[in-house]
Amino acid sequence: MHPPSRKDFVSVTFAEQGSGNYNNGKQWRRQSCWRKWKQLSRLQRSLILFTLVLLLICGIASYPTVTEHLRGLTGGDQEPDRGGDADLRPVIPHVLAEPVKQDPPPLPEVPSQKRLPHKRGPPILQNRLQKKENASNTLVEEDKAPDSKKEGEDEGLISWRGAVIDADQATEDTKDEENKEEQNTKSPVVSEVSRLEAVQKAFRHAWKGYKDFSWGHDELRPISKSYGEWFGLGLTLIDALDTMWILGLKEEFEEAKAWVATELSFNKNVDVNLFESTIRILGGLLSTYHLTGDTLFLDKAKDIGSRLMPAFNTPSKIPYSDVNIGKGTAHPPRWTSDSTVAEVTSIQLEFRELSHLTQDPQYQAAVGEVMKQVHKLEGKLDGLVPMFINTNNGQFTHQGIYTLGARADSYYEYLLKQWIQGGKKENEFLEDYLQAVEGVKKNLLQKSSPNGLIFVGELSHGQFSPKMDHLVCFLPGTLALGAHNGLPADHMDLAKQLMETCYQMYGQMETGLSPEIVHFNMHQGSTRDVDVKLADRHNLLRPETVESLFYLYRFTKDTKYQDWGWEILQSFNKYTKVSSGGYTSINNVRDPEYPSPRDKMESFFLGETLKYFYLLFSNDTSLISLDQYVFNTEAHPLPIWPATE
Ligand code: DMJ
Repeated sequence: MHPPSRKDFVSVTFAEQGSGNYNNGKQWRRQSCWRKWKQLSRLQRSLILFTLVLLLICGIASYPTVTEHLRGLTGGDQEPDRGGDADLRPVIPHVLAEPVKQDPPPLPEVPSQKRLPHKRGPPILQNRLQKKENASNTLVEEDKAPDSKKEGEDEGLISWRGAVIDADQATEDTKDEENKEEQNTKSPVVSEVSRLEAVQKAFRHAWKGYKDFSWGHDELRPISKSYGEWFGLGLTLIDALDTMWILGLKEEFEEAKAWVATELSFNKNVDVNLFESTIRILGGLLSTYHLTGDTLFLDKAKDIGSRLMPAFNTPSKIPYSDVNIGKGTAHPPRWTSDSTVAEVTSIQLEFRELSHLTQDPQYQAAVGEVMKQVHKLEGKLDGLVPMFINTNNGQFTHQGIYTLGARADSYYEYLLKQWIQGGKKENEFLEDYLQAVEGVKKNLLQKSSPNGLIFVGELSHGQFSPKMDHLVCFLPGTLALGAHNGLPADHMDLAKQLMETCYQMYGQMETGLSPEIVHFNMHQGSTRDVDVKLADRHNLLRPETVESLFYLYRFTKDTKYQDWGWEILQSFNKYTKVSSGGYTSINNVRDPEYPSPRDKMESFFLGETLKYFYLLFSNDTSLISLDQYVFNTEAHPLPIWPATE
């Protein structure tokens, strides 16, 4: 007799099972199960076990809290802001020491027909959020060091675990101020003075981090308490000069000025980006000169301005993107001979002002030539420009894509602002600007569902995409500035609608902070207006929404814009403030428990974001009057030229 094959064995087993020899007793059932299990072949057992494990894994993975958390942990799939930045690696979390509050901040007034339900995300997200808050509170209670708990509770300070401020280290963080801030958070009506003080305090905190860990370097890396170098020119310090002046931070201004006087040298063998160094360094030095009258800053502005001029030595006179300010050579990026349209058309305010101050026409002539060529170019769609322009032939390239976001944004801003700077006489700028606004209305404006938010999407070869960069949020402010200068009143109507949308890009996120990019829902039956892709969930401390809130408040005096800004400032304080000093960009605005710091404070946080907060909260319209100054795209105010010139 041959031994039973596996098949035989199985069939015997099942025959027994179905034999009707059935007993209801529990013990018998257990024994019977066990016997059946033992009777299975090794392969069958393995298969069953494997299936069970698989089911268990699927069950865990589909449990929302867990997946959300995993996403937070992996959140390193962000879009780089600048190519090749080493510090774009996801940062291992420094857990927030302050428990996430149960109550969201009070909802500001929204025009009645557009008032949105006060929720951050659909109910499912709110439930998850609730769970996470509970979890986070428990975690903080159990997990955090006793002193960090005290810090969070007593001082209301947000700190990344492991980077807690010692009481004697903190700058100006007196008990009084902390109490005041706590009251402010709770009270719906907050005085102008306390809001201005809150911005000063935020600036001092950011400055402390910069001073302690990155003095004289480009950017603070607040989590690792170190610095990042881009051009090696003290970028944050220069970008922040006029902010300190405007905020009345004399001591900080003086120490920065001393560094400019003694340490800053542009005679360096270093490649800089023409656009970035123009708007941040040249713009920053020129505005500081105007505000202070100190010729130190004008001399430095002349020095960097003249060192940037080799960028214009191209076959087409459309400048290269990069200049070596030590060698006096310029070149395009390694992989192309194209420049970005926004970059070559958003350096004009600064170079024109440099000519104005020095009586040397070469600067204005160089940037004027770029505008003249772009004005005449074919390839625009109703005044909208493509994103790239070739430095050899001066033609647009990669045609067919139109956006008000990255690579095109400040082209539109500088059309209007050059017209204003020059005393509203240069009609080509005005024509191009007006045409572009009509182009936006015709091609890029759409309404979201369910709440009908008006947004600016993108067009790619005739195909509309409901994608909007946070960068586009400069537009409400620019439209309002145009209307203030006599352009059609419907520009102001559109500005108000877009302002609401930009505010919702913050309000609808769990942290109250906007992501870098959103996608609006347009189909009927959507449950929420805004979707955010995993790769777009980062926040770099950008200024555009606060900038627009400032313009809208200045021109309308509607205090809801100040209230919206106040909410945003508190969210920055809650999720991006690093207790040892500085603020950090974060990876995930959708996870309040785990925003995942990126370990970088961009110079524009001090140069722009905090400056616009201060100007927004100030009721003094003569503080950088918009009838006397025009802000460059890095928030550096430059004078409007007298009409008689
Ligand atoms: C700044 O450098 C400027 O505002 C620029 O126009 C856009 N990008 C950053 C801020 O987001």
